[in-house]
Amino acid sequence: MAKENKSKPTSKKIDQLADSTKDFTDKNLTTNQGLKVNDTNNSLKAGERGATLLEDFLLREKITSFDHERIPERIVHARGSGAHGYFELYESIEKYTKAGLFTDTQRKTPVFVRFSTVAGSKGSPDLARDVRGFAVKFYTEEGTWDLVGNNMPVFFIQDAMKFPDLIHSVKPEPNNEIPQAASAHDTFYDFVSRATETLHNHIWVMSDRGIPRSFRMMEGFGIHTFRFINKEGKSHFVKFHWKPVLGVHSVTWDEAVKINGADSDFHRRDLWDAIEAGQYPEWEFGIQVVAEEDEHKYDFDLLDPTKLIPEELVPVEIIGKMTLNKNPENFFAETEQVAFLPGHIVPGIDFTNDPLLQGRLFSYRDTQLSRLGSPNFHQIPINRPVVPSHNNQRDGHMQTEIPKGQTAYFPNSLSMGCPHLAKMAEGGFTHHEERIDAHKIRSRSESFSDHFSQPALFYRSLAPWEQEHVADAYTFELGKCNHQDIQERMLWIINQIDENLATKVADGLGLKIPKKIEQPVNQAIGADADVEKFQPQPKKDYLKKDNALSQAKTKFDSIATRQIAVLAADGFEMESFKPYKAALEKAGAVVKIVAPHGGSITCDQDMEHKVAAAIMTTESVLFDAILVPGGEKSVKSLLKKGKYAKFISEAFKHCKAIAVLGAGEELLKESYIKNYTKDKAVFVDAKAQDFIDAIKQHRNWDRMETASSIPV
Ligand code: HDD
Repeated sequence: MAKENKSKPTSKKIDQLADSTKDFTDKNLTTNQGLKVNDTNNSLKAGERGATLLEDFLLREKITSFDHERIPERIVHARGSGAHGYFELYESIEKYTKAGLFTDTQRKTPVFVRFSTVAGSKGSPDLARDVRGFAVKFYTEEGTWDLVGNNMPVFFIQDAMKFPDLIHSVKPEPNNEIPQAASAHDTFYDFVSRATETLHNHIWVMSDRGIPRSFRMMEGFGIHTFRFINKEGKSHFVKFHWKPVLGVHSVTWDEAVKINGADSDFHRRDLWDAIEAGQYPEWEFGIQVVAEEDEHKYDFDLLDPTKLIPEELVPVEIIGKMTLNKNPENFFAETEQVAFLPGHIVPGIDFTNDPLLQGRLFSYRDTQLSRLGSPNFHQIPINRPVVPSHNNQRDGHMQTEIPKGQTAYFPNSLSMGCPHLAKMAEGGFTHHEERIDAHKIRSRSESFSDHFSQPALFYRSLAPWEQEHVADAYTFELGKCNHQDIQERMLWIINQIDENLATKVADGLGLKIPKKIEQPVNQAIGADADVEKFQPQPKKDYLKKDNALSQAKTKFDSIATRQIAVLAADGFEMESFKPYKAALEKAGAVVKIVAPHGGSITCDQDMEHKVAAAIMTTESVLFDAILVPGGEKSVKSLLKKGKYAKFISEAFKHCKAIAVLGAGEELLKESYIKNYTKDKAVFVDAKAQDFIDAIKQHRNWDRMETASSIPV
């Protein structure tokens, strides 16, 4: 993670946005017309106790504006957080693409990124088990390119036609609007168990990827196979990847549930705080490239968005890096009004016939019309390209530009043919030429009907602790379903992925795995289709494992931005604490004192230390590791309140690193942790470096079984 000095970040986009920002310092309050106002507290009345007068234009302007403050929230991905940054290219890949941002290493392309959850409303908690949106707007010199991806490399469905069905099934049920931001309910599993193409994305959601530790610690994927087009017009297939510099890390389900109560803005706050602290989030950008002639070489169809290309088969080439270095000035103006469209592309990049991508090319423009209210949404500052746009599209709600001239059509001679067409040599966009000779048909390719091989590959590739989490997640989710037939259908399906997994889930549900299913499971077919032909094929094991799928194989080399809770009170021992704190901070961690009260506490050397949070206002789940300094007076105060021992017990339950110094061990003894001397991530008077190394590991998963017996 880049730590940069906090001089004001600039870019062509940020400078452009500056022209639209308003500063209120030392300014008079005025009406929208610039009229100075000297009372905004009282309406105009007929006498002090009389009725309000219609004449009160100040009241009307203020209230009307307020009444219309809200716009429709996004139908999906309603809850999100955004940030500005830039993309840098390591080396030119002109052999694949002519896109300027991928050929010019001198460029710093401005970006705006929005991370989101999918199912919940705008005010839903951050730690819902869900896919995360990972949408990047590149403001390039050739126009804006939007890479609208997710934190998982595959999608639930294969054809855009099914998107409304998928979303209606996962959203709160229509009769009672329950549950919010949760997939654990009957309608979702009714759908999933009838449309088995969903299984691959679904098992990713059931894994730890569904509950990330931070937006900054998750991968991003463009999902679809796109095309790269080079200067010679040659096409290659390409998949896009974002790899977080801090590695891919998640929380446990028990933490997720508790974080949602303790700080429902956990991810949003984390992103904001890291950027404010100058600890800028970074992702490396990678590509998987497949030659045109290899299109049919694999056991899956490159056009099927429920399939990934295993990195064991096609390694990811890292070609650049994205850094987020500026928070928005205004959430609504930027994060809410930003409009991402997969149809925003630049020369050098093109679409494929992936039927999901094809449908998306329609949906996103359409949705902005109801969300932002006008085809002029590209004029909203955050959506404006950094290069000028000129065309004959005119008028409409909230036109904010003043197009000059007599003509608004093409061809024209009155305006000397302007705006004139670009020639290819001038960078004009041309579609990749593809020969099409086909029957018009409403159907699905048979090459899309392998629904089990890749979920099975994913499960096989996970470490035992990750597999355990998947089993627990399925058990939880299906346990929330009220219909046994849905649960049984899911068990039959999970059994097609992995028998061991299905057995664990069945045990948790108190059910048996059915041997046979009465009705076909894949109903993602038309009424006239041959039902047998479209049933999912039995799984194939074309690859034993793909290491890239497991979080156990991610990076464990940094504790930058990790939050360390220091449980302390007046009189804590400074001598042993000082080098610990220094070492943690040097390694980039954020050390926060949690004390019996807010304000400050005094150590045994009579120095004042700022308290980050009073114990009443915070919870163990909001931290990555715990440190208890020594000092009998301090520890005695902590022992008076049960919450400190709970704090530690909970951190242990969530497999986090804990270090105690001197008398701090008394707090460990008071907790539910037994045999802590044998645990490789619990330290008593150890070296700070040992503690740091354990935090780098993110969690001590070896502890999982003991941890599950902790009664908090
Ligand atoms: Fe979508 C928003 C990602 C399939 C229709 N989608 C949206 C956002 C992300 C994705 C990250 C939020 C953008 C933002 O932050 O503003 N969607 C995906 C991915 C998909 C996908 C990775 C498959 C690979 N989406 C998809 C389909 C359809 C939509 C098949 C419809 C046919 N998506 C929408 C939408 C949204 C949207 C309704 C809601 C708000 C918006 O577009 O701007 O049009």
